[in-house]
Amino acid sequence: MFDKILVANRGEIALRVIRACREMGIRTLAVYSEVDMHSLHVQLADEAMCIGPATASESYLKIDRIISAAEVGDVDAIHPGYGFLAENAHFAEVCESCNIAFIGPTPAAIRAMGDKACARDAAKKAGVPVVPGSDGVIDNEQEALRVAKKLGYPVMIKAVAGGGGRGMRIAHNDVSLVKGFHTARTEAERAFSNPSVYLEKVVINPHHIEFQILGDKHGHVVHFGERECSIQRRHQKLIEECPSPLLTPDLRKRMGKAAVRLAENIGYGSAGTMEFLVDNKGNFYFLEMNTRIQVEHTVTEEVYDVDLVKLQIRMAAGEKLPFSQGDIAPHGHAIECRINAEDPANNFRPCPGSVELFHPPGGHGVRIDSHVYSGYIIPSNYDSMIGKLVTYGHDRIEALDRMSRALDECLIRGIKTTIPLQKTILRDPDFRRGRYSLDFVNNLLGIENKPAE
Ligand code: MV4
Repeated sequence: MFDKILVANRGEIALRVIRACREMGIRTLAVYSEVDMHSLHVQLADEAMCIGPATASESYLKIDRIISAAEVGDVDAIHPGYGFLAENAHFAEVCESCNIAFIGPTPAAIRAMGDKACARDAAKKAGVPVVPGSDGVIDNEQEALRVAKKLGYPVMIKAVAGGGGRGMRIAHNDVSLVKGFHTARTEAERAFSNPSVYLEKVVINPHHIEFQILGDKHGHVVHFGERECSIQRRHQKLIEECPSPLLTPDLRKRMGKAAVRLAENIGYGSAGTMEFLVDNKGNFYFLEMNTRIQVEHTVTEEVYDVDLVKLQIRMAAGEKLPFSQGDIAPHGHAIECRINAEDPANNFRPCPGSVELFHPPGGHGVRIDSHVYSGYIIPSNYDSMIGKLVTYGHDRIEALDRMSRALDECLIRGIKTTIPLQKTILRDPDFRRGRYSLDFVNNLLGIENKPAE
């Protein structure tokens, strides 16, 4: 096992990794930007090194500075968390060439799944259903028109280097397709230095459901069921739950098998997530794969009673999976609210600044993963998530009631947060019945739903 790990991240996920390491007897080295000097991850790690100014491109994204810190601190491994360098294949390669273990998949796996057309192709080869669409990338407008005619409108134009909703466009007819094809390519070139796009038929009013998988470096893969992630606004998730109210045990089994087959096919040896669209007839389609630990891994941990970060570290150290699929079963229900420093009444405007009071809820079945404390100043340089509130219950209703109670108990003064909106969602009768899809939040806010924005 590793003796010392550098945590190449900040905020709650840095704490999450430091906590796992501490319990495993692994020493930790935190890195931080100048504005994060007083952060909890700096205080709770065994050691800390400043790696540059607040701007992420000058600190948390600066590969040479992170590698220098790793060399000076003499660590065996780097945990990238999520965001920043977590899905940067070049960074994983640099770690390898410096003899530092990257706690994640191989550079080849990151690269293959980072190309969304390539991921789609891998899914097809593994016999995993994908949304009807183009075979690989579309090179010119004639080809786009031909494929769209075959699929039928509306179609989605997606950047191969996109993902998470970035670089997507919808077309309802030949005219908007030709226009969208060119603007999507121009935008993708600017955003990702890669203009390639592919086409998919639009799935109407789907659920976004993702499967947690875990592979070792010896060819074994298991899954830990799904997370329902349909409560989102502009691709920012607000609430996630495990299990999904939509899935039957049979559908869970079939989707889980598909996710595992795809991971095995690409030789995946770490924690990862397979994203699917699911319609209410029970059809499911692979969308893309995330080759990192995700924000919402916590709900899976509660329901499957596992520590995914510890397991991810053990897999990176070369251990074999300590269980097989038959040993893994869900128990109860978990919900997560992402608490963001944003004003939901003001178009979700970020609200950085001083947190005058932070009193997190507690009690049975309540988990808080947060780096905030009373007196903490939220910098404006990073994302606005200030914590995750997770509740567990024997069933969905208990988890929901516990979440409402915990949100009421949560006192945050000095900044606006998403909590009022989350309280409203929890009171919604359709949400309580578990009847909701990707359109839910827009409908609640009275925003018109374009088939896929
Ligand atoms: C889609 C879709 C409908 N049909 N593809 C958005 C994020 C990216 N992962 C893919 N996304 C979508 N792809 C087809 N063919 C609807 C979405 C989508 C969505 C997906 C996941 C989570 C939130 C979403 C919000 C709007 C649209």
